[in-house]
Parts: sequence; structure tokens; C-alpha cells
Amino acid sequence: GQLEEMSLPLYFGWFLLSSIQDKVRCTAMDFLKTLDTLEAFKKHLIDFTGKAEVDLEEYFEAKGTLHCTTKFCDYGKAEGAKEYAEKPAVKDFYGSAFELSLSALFVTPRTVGARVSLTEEQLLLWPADAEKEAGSPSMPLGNRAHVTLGCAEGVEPVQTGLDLLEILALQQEGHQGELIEEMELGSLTYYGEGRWLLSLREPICSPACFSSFYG
Ligand code: 2AM
Repeated sequence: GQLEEMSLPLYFGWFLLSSIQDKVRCTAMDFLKTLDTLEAFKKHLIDFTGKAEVDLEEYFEAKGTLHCTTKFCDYGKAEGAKEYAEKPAVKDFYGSAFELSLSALFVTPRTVGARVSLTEEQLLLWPADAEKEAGSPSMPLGNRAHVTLGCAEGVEPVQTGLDLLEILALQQEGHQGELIEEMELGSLTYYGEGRWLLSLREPICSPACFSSFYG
């Protein structure tokens, strides 16, 4: 019935402290602004968009509160939703505070996001099949973890984790990418097809509450 449908959330995840959300948004905006002006970005612009010009700050639409999804449950309709909600770790840690480490920013023609590097303890809340479900069965657990910062028009946020996995798969296969430059925030690498990764010199540390979103 309707009550049963409400018993599982849209998703579980870590929700960033709101003051840090602002900081992360600002950092991402600054990065997009800088990227936009780089000669290397202009040189590869054709991979990014068919157009001769792009305003990256307008290109991506923000998507609500910043969070790192652990399990997308779709109110119970997603595979494994109930099992996840019943995991002892999920019950024990529900409502607890964590420190998330945002270790990189990435930009593709579809999404902009931040990579989240999970600790062993945080991995207890990570679904065992998250990477497999994304079509990357050989990826280490937690490699899909991210915060969606924005999506291009018509792109759903689920794409952000897939874009991140694509970049990490290239790295795993030994593609080092093209090191573009050392920026103040970290080193910027280009992976082709409009995929950019900024490894942060200093990861952004953010308090985050493990909880769920019903919508
Ligand atoms: P995100 O984690 O990349 O931001 C509501 O749509 C939230 O659930 C968003 O945060 C979204 O993407 C995430 N989400 C939507 N569909 C998903 C799916 N099939 N698998 C994993 N996460 C999903």
C-alpha cells in the first residue's frame, strides 16, 4: 500500500554540512571559471561541445543539496533497496556524523562532480554492487563515490558517478592522461573526449550526516 511505499527513501547518503556546501560550490565555480579561460581547454573545446564557445558557469545546472549517494532506493523499487536498508551498519550509523574527503573535481560534457575518497569505516555503508551496477565490475569498492555538483541540460545526476568511473577506468588501464598544468588547487589532467580531472592538492574535508532523502 501507500504506507509501505513511503517506508524506503529515494536514496541513502551522506549530506554535506551546509556551510561546507557553499564552500564546495564556490570552489567548483572558481574551477569552472578558470578552466573556461585555459588555452588547453579552448584547444579541446570541440570535444566538449560542438560549438565554438561555451560558458561553463551557465552550462551546468545545480542539483539541490550536496550529498554523496550510497544507495539509490527509489522508494523500494530499486534492486537491493530493502536489503540495504536492513544492513546493520546502515541502521547503526543512521543519523551519525562523518568526515568526507573530497579528493578531486571532474568535468565532462555531461556532468561536474567531486570524487569522494571513502575510509574503511565509510565503506561499510557502501553497497557491494555499486560499481558492478554501473557496468564496472572490476572497479575497487567505493570508486563510484562522488558528489554531483551540476549536470548539463537534459542529463540526470546518476550520470556523474558513471563519468567518474570512466575516468578512473582509464587510469586503471594505465592511461595517464595529458597533464595540463599545476594549478593552485591541484594538478589538472585531460583524459580526452572532454573529460577533465583536477586532483586536489588539499582534499576538501567536509562533515556530513549519514541519512536519507524522501523528496
Ligand atoms: P547522484 O548520486 O549522482 O547525485 C536522486 O536522483 C539522487 O539519487 C541523485 O543524487 C542521483 O545521482 C542518485 N541516483 C539516481 N539514480 C541513481 C541510480 N540508478 N544509481 C545510483 N544513484 C542514483
